[in-house]
Amino acid sequence: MVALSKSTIQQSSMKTCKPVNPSIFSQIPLIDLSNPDSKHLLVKACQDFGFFKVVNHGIPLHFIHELESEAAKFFASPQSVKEKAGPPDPFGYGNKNIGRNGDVGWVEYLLLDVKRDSNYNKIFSSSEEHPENFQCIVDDYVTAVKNMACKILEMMADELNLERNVFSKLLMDEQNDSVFRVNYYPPCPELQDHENNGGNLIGFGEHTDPQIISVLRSDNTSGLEISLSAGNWVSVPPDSGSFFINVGDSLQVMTNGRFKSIKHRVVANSKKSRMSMIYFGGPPLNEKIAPLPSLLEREEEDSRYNEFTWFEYKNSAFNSALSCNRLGPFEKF
Ligand code: GA4
Repeated sequence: MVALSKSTIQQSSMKTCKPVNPSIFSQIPLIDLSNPDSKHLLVKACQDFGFFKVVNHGIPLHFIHELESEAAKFFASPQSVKEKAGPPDPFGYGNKNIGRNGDVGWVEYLLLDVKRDSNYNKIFSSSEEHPENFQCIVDDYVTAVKNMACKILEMMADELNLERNVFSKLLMDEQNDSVFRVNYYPPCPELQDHENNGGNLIGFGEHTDPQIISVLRSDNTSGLEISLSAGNWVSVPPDSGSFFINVGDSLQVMTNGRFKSIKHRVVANSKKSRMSMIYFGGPPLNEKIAPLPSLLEREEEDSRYNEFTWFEYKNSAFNSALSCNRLGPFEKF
């Protein structure tokens, strides 16, 4: 990304946010995946926040580091090289523009389709990089993270006394519609003056994730914030050795609102870059998403959402602005 003149922040319609120093979220639920007793804490975390941190995850560190270093090489390459892998439609390299509805952020990214048999040769067709190698590295990482996501979903189902694979089968389905993104937030030196003037620059604006579950791993730069209640943003201390999980809108619906799909955002940093990689576990396009009948019957609850297919929801999500309340139109009361 090219160095900014002082006025660039204002000129490029980047959004800012307050407060400058949000409080640190020190009580992030911590789930030890090697401990089977953590099922209870896991469900509690999904109900209280829809967000938690996972340790003892068993993902080989070399998968993480290889991907991180390949991605760092890509983002460090000349702008002209990166742009050959974009613009995203919806997959590929993106710079500042997020989605198709005018959202902008201080971020560069690679958005990749990680369905079975997908390949990135098209995205990288005009670049000198070796897509096959990058493809293998992404595949290894995504496979490992997806297995972990399924293990987590099975622990949740178990604790809720549901069929063990009721959630995980959606990610394991050959037709699953999962995506993977690497976000690179360049440092923004001009921000220092701006911060002093009462605001932080938005790297990735507030939103909820539409899918079932998201698995995030970032380097040790801070920036991720979650919203505990309307307007109450807290900063999540980074931890490159752990994963952060958040419940997506579709899982909120399947659990009839028990689990929360939390709003989150990323603020830019004036001195340090930040890189994160996120796996979004999505169901097959034709999958019907609705509160699980077994849960409703057992608890004698009314369904809080109208049923939709993932195709319908995804379509409406991708045609909405980032901060939009996407579940609103599907809520019954
Ligand atoms: C948020 C979660 C994922 O990053 C994503 C995003 C997608 C995109 O970047 O194209 C969206 C956003 C995300 C939700 C609303 C729409 C679509 C940008 C946007 C404005 C890949 C996804 O699945 O939904």
